[in-house]
Amino acid sequence: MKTANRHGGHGWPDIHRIPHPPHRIPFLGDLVGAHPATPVQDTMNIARNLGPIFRRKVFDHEFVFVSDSSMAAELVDESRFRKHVAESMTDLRDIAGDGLATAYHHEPNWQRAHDILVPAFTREALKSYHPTMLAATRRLLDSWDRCVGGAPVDVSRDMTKVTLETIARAGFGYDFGSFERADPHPFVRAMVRALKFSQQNAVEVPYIGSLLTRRAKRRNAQDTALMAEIVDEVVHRRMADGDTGTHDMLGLMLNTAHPETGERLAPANIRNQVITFLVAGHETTAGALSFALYYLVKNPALLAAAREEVARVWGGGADPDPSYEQVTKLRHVRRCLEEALRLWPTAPGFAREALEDTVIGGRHPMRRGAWAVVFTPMLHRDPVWGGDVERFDPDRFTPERVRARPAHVYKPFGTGARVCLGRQFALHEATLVLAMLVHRYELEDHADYQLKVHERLTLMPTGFTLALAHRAHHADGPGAASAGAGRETSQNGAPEPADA
Ligand code: MNH
Repeated sequence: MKTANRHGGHGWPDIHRIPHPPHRIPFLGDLVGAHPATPVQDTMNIARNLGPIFRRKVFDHEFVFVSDSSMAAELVDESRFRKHVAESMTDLRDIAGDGLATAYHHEPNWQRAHDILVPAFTREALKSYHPTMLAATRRLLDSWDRCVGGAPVDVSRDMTKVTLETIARAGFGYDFGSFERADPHPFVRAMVRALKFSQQNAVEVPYIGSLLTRRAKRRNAQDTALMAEIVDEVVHRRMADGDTGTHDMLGLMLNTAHPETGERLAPANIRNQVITFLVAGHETTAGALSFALYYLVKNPALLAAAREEVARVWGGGADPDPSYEQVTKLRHVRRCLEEALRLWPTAPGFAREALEDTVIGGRHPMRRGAWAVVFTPMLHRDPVWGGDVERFDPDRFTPERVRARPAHVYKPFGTGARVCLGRQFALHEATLVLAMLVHRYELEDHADYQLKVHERLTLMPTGFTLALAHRAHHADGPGAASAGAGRETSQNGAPEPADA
């Protein structure tokens, strides 16, 4: 049962003050008239009509959304609010259990796993993942090279492959072989189906219950069992190898104890963390990359600026071999990703619950435990961003302009103690991949693609295909000395960091 978190009128004594869309129908709530495949985009339209705070009812679940900067400032205040594991997330718990993202804040396993895994996301750790990220990117390039002059590539599909291979290898030394298979790996198929199931299962009709059939439930049980089986096999193989290294996320979880308490993660919790990283760590990044490519293809001047930056920092040769530091120097490329995540935060919000009875916006009382969704797609279009919020403008992320606005108006990675642990990982990976792609290929928008956003757990362009050609490279950048040479030679003149 999912009644525990239902607040209806309970947690919000004056909920009648919060506007909701017209045409409320008992039971069906606002689902009637809405397009069920695009709840996020529908909610964006409702926000445009109803303003900074509104509620939506889906069957008997009532969600309060906040989308303006001043109330968001209140909700991200850690002294008044904390993460709420929302209903749509509690179903994710069937998949990811008490893994980091779906753990309740009060669960001891959250703090324990957080403290043990923080070392997996330091700058030093990121540097150590860099060669793995580069290797995964090269598999994408090999795959795209074969499409040059041939059939267009499906951008979102291939970004999903490269991010999945990256997190699986950096996290656990696992290879899904995404680029080599015709069909997705069985784990991926099970995961995608299980995520879809959990989303459908979140909707429960009063008196009828879940709309899902027994057969769907049985298949879901098989899917989650298969995922667990595959993860357990990876873990067992690592243990059987007698590998006590702490060079990746799995190594840290298996071989380190909590710095203060000396506690270790239990096997079932490690399994949940592995699944959490696989789920949280690839579709979101793949979406960010796909949206960024979309906006670059539609804005040739920004694309040219990205290419110019890559050639300047990495050299103009055909086959760059960037170091960790050389990726961090691509400021414009990174800003393109940040701006893509402003317009389309691929995990489109996060929920916050009141620590004590309080009032937000000066007039909306909340009882302790009542919660609201910070709806980032519209927070990121708040008037503080200027009058042209729909325009893709990476320069919004220059240091001066970032400093000139409050930090809480940009929250694609959540906030506070429960902020995304993988944000630097994701940005480094995506900057590397995006730079390699724009440097290597002419990206032809052969079908004059019109953005269509697909909503699963995350947001992703759908039907976005590009025709590829090789770009002509010439040796005129700082890397000119060895441009065109093999990968063995450093093309940048800068020594590789010893720990890369
Ligand atoms: Mn990630 C939490 C967005 C990439 C691992 N992530 C979150 C949250 C958002 C988010 C939003 C907070 C959710 C909430 O408050 O309910 N994450 C992203 C985006 C990208 C992303 C937009 C890519 C772009 N995340 C990654 C990657 C990893 C990862 C890559 C792993 C390598 N994320 C996490 C984990 C958490 C999280 C772990 C949960 C942290 C916690 O609660 O302790």
